Amino acid sequence: MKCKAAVAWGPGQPLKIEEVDVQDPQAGEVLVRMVATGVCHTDAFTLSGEDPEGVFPAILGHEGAGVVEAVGEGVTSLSVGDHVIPLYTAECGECKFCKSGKTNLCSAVRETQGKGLMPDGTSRFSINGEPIFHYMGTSTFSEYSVVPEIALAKIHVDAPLEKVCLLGCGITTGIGAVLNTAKVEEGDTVAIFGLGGIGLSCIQGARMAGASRIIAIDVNESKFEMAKQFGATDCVNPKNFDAPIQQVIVDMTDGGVDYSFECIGNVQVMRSALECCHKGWGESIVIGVAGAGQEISTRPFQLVTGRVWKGSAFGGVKGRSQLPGYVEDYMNGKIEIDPFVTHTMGLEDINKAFDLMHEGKSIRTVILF
Ligand code: NAD
Ligand code: AHE
Ligand code: ZN
Repeated sequence: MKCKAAVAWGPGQPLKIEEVDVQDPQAGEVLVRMVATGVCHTDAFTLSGEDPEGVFPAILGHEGAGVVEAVGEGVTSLSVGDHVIPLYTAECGECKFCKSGKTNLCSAVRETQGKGLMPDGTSRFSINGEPIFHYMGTSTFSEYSVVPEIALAKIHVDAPLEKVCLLGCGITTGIGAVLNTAKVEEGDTVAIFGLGGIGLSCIQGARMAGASRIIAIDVNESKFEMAKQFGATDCVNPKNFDAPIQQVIVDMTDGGVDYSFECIGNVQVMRSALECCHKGWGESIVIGVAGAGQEISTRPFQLVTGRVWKGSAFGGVKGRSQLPGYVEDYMNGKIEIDPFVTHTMGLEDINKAFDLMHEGKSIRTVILF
């Protein structure tokens, strides 16, 4: 079949709307008609050329929701008409990772996914016979995408896809990092660096956990109003202080926070986030994605004296078994999504969504197909 998709032809270039050929789903694969997709900073990161796994030309996008249009041979868990969220972290249930009970990472399709290919090592997308790469196994910036069965969460048929698409990455990542990775408890103090879709979702998660103090940090003060609405107790702009931000937070909290979250992808801020944690027990969770060749550093003494550095992918959430519950939590009012959708537009305007993100004017733009 043919459909419209936004193609990333090369690093730093605007996306171009093209008519692409989409091959039928093969064994274990599913054709999804995309209804909506968010635009996450990670899409911009890969488009910038900073992603070591970035390959071009590709169809980006990983925060989508849609409807099953066709299934390939052997697909048993999904049928035509099912509502689904594509997962960049699959859940096969059978690999060493899935069976470990220690992680949401799954190894079943991750290697080919990182090369922009389907599990059989080929692409389902092409233009004039030339293959176009997949992205994160999801390629949601396309009217139709082919996704492995094990990388689709079947969700409640009544969930509004133009909202719950944001559970495909940003909101789940932030809430999950707080509840699953850090395991924040009632009364804990937290600091959240970066108030985009991920940081605001961490705030939401911290409030759900009953954190007593939620310190929200950003260099763009226009983010503070929404941070307060989600439950931030303090908003701090590091530019307003001569002292390093970690010192500012330590002074505000009688020695540091119990948990901190880096939601930017800036390795200097990752260091500040670790060093603003309380001696003896404070834990810092890296969520932001940093560019090729960048490394984090701190004095080992920071760790010797009890601070812990951790990371979180997709909030530690197992997509097939746990994401449907997040969708239902939205439907029954436990998770907020609507305020995150600051802009909506059609696929033809998708480059505007990237501009709004870079200008700090949007939290999430949702593309409606
Ligand atoms: P975003 O661009 O919407 O938000 C980033 C925020 O950081 C902005 O508000 C910006 O003003 C702020 N910021 C930038 N530099 C800063 C600084 N020096 N100090 C304080 N604030 C600063 O991005 P997003 O979509 O929320 O994504 C955030 C990060 O999380 C990105 O790196 C993205 O790639 C990553 N991410 C990771 C996962 C994961 O599973 N680990 C999932 C989704 C996104
Ligand atoms: N490709 C990059 C890493 C990118 C990365 O860390 N991705 C996050 C999700 S970001 C979603 O917005 C993630 O889940 N990583 C775990 C995984 O298996 O990819 C690189 O550095 O090579
Ligand atoms: Zn994302």
